[in-house]
Amino acid sequence: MKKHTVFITLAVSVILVLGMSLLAGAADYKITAGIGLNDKSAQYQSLVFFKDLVEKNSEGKIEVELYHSSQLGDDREMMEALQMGVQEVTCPSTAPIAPFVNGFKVFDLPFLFPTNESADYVLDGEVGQTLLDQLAEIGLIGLAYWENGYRQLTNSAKAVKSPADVKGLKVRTMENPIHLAAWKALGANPTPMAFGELFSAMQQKVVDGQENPWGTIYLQNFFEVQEYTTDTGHIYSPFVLMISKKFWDGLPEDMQKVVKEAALEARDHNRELNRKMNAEYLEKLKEKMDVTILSPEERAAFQEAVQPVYDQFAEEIGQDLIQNVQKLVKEFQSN
Ligand code: KDG
Repeated sequence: MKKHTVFITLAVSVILVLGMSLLAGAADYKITAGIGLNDKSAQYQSLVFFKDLVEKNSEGKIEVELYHSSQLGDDREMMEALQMGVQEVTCPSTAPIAPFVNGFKVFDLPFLFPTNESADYVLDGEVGQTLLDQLAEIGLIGLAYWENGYRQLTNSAKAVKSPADVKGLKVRTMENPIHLAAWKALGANPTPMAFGELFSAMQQKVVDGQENPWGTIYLQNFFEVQEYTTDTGHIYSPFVLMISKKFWDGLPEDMQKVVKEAALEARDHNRELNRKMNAEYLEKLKEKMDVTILSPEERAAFQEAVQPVYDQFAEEIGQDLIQNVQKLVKEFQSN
């Protein structure tokens, strides 16, 4: 073949290959990510932030596709999909992770973290990392702790100011034994349920109430079916951004680095945004619901009523782990 014919043949092949890969989508890897909250939530907006970082820093080698509102399933189902390798990323609250990795139960103890920052200190330190590492044993890689936030009670029956007001209320909880026990200790009638079923359960009065952070209460339109809310702040709820181990093990090291760094950068963005949104949505909720703000003494009555849960679960969670977290919280608060 003449030189220029070889050159033309080569050039045509390159154009064909390039064209085909463009048509097929240029990415080498695809991450499908799903969450339970809707697309207005800080969680979803942080996933968009994560997606943009991953796609940019992988130079298009990784494509990220996002799903919200439990379109891919609830927290537990999505974790199982990650284990099987049929979905790559999800971001559940730690409460539904606890049946998979026992130590996460420590974060379900009520009134454990007095401030957001004390939670950051524990989660981003050795205790938090040790728990994330344990996820690998069940086919999940914990990338970072994001934030759901302090949970607040809503209900359709009455204004709640004291544990006595909770008596007999049918309250939806996440699927977690400590949450159930805490609401039982308060005299409620708790029912565990997936997040995706919650709105219609409240609408149809299957449950009287639920508990979630202000942003969720507002953005999921819970105020349409719930008249009363109280700033119980009974639990700080972390999220874990996680990825399927099957997928992770197939990623080259440089791409793993891109994903991990994006997860951490998006964590900082998520916490800032979430805190801002929770504060703003409390103000907006005051126009839509009957909001009870507890005095420190009134909140202490709730704390006292749920205290037996610490002893009840001490052995199951591990007394050492509980004490270690409490020590770290004290250490942080006194600095
Ligand atoms: O996307 C997260 C949700 O699926 C869920 O974890 C939200 O706090 C939540 C709840 O009450 O189920």
